[in-house]
Amino acid sequence: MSQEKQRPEWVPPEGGDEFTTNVMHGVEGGHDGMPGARSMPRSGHQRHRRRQLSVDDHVQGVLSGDRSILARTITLVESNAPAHMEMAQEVLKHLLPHTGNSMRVGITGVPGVGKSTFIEALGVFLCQHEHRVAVLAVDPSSSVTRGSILGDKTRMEMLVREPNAFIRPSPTGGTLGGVTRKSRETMLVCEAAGFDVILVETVGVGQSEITVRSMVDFFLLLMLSGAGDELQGIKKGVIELADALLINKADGDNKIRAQAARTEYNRALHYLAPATEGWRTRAYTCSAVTGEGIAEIWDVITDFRQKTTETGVFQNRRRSQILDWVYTMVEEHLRTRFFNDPRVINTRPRIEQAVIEGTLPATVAAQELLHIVEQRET
Ligand SMILES: Nc1nc2c(ncn2[C@@H]2O[C@H](COP(=O)(O)OP(=O)(O)OP(=O)(O)O)[C@@H](O)[C@H]2O)c(=O)[nH]1
Ligand SMILES: [Mg+2]
Repeated sequence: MSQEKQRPEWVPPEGGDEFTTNVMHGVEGGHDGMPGARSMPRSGHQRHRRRQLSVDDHVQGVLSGDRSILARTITLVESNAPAHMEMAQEVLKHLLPHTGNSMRVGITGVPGVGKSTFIEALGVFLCQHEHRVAVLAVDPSSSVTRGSILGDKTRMEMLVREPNAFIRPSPTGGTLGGVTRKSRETMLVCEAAGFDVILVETVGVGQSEITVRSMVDFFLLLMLSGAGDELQGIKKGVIELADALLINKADGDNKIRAQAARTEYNRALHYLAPATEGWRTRAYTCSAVTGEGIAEIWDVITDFRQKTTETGVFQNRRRSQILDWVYTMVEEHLRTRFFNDPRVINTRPRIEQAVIEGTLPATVAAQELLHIVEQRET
């Protein structure tokens, strides 16, 4: 099975055949870009590694919080092989009733802002307060830069040692669609395993903030102060997705500047529509290194959950997120079918040429292309 070449579930129009190969390399090479995953070398778990797990083994293992099986179930969920995908869906179906009981927090910010350091500080804080924390990453570029995001484990040294924490780097898989599916399903698996806080780190590239916003309850934007123009480095529109702005590195000489930036942002936020109905996005400061402000930002998140649950906004968002997700997958599937259709591939050059030369109206070109696919299907 692992030798077989597979198309990923979504291939960009310009992806070409190579895309298949790239994806398969990821799958063959250990499916998740995480050599030596989090398999705990406990003797009791050793035997599970030798044999194939059944659907029931996966379900029971995850529900009982067996970390080795949890890691293997996530690996299954991340696989692109059809047999694995089928089994993964079966496992997920059984896990579904046990999901949804966590606070899902997305964390974004420019490289170097301190996301990993912050997640470690918050994660350790939460573990000390009886929470169980799963850290996931969404990084569609990680198949290229391989593990840049959470790969540097030394950065989360303390959190890695917490028995109540689980860290999973971004799945490889090339496309944002593939990475997103895997991350969403991994999140569900972690919830079923009893993690009550899910922290999702994203790099600020491409569409990844929007993707992560669409899978979390609370979206946190980490920022820096005093980098010249206050908005420098932050993509336009990202502030509008955030439920809180957190100015990190508010320590030492930087503290006063961070506080000034907070005032400045709070003034600016006044003029923006909040990301979440009935909630006011504000700016805060913290230091991921000293830990100052970590407890406070968790209070903000807790307060958010309570307020939005009371108004029903929390549940509504989750409902619309899951439906949006269904249609996103439908769209991606249709798009793949269209662009991978050999007749579409053959006809495109001729039609594109005619459009460029001005002999064929764009609308007619679109109709002709769609007609090809529709013909095949009936
Ligand atoms: N002084 C100070 N330094 C910090 C703080 N948080 C992070 N740093 C430092 O900033 C640097 C970058 O931190 P990371 O946590 O790796 O940043 P990141 O946002 O995860 O970076 P990427 O993963 O590359 O996007 C490291 O050298 C950290 O030690 C902080 O609160 N105060
Ligand atoms: Mg990082």
